[in-house]
Amino acid sequence: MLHMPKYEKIWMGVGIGALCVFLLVTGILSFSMDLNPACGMKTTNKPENIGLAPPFDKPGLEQIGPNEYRATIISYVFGYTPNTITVPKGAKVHFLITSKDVVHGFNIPGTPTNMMIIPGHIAEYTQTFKTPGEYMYLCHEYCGAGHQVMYGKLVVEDKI
Ligand SMILES: [Cu+2]
Repeated sequence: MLHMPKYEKIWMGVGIGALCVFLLVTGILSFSMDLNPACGMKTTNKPENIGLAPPFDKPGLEQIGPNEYRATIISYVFGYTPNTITVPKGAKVHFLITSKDVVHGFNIPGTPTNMMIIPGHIAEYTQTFKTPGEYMYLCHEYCGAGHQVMYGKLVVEDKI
């Protein structure tokens, strides 16, 4: 049996006790105050059924105006559908993203596009891509063992 000095035992008890109090208070407050994601976020059906109903039954890119697109994206452990999107230079892209399992992220480094993807909710953001090139979109909310391989590619072509 490992010998542990008395004060070390006391401080371990204090640390574990503080952690329990913190989790208890956070949990009770979250449930009693019915805390939810940011208000105004649209909701979806059950996350596991999202592929069955519009708009997530047809994920992908859809042109909705002159050089204006809607990118409907489903995130899951560990990837995105679609995982490659190609648009012309100057395209205005409306992202519409949900998750079918756990909380994910959607971040395009070097741009303001940065969303938390919550199952049962739809994250929306609009971004205009003026500079041609290859952009990466990646998950920046830790979602499990394959989190580091969760990414896709957005190609902005140098043509209109
Ligand atoms: Cu993820």
